[in-house]
Amino acid sequence: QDVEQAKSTPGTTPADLDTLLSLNLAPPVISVVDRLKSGPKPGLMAEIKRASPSKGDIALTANAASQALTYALGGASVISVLTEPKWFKGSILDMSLARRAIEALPNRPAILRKEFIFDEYQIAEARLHGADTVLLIVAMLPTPQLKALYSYSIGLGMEPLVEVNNATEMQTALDLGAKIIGVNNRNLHDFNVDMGTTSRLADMTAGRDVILCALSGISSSEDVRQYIDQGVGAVLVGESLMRATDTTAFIRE
Ligand code: IGP
Repeated sequence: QDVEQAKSTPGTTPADLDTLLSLNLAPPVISVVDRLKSGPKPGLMAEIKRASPSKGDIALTANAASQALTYALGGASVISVLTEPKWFKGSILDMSLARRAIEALPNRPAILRKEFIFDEYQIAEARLHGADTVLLIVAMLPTPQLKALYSYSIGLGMEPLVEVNNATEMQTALDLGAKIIGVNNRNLHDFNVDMGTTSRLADMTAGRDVILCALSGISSSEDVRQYIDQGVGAVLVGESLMRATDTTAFIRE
């Protein structure tokens, strides 16, 4: 609904966004694949998350700019920013602020727009506001639509993070040619977290040119260590980082 509204607002119609993109008015894009491949292993995808439907308010008044800077200086390869307003209390402004805060750093982290994406419009909007990539959730997209959104994102220089939750979805992501596949340990229907979800699907990516990412529920160095042994290339952490009193120390540990 918000997307439909935006699409019909003068200045932000799809044609307007196309014009801005074709005039190269979007901030420069960096490759998330390169960032993850050249950075520390496993890569850290640190998330800016004010609230969530399963946990309620987490860090409502967090400052997106300073949070992003803390993550970047702590060594994150990717900064994920929830832009969804209703359940996660995020905004596209949070994402642009995060980007601007880290812009000048050498080897800056890549910026990920974390959103329920179902329309090319949201991908164009993400790129124009400084995203280096976007999230695509297999469970919410019919395969033809998933393919179209995937290609559109690639066309803008952004290799998407493709999220899966079971073997069927993993196969869809592999067939798509996705290079960054995230297994969500949290079931989006009942919010249950099962850390073994990533472990069980890890074999399917073995020997392929895929960066396997573990998403959700990660709260300790022990969790991370287990995943490394299973071939996990990156971990995405939100809540624990937002709640940490000393974020830098927490990342180091
Ligand atoms: C982060 P956690 O448990 O570290 O806060 O989880 C992340 O995995 C979660 O925010 C997430 C998400 C999503 C949010 C994963 N997939 C899809 C919104 C939409």
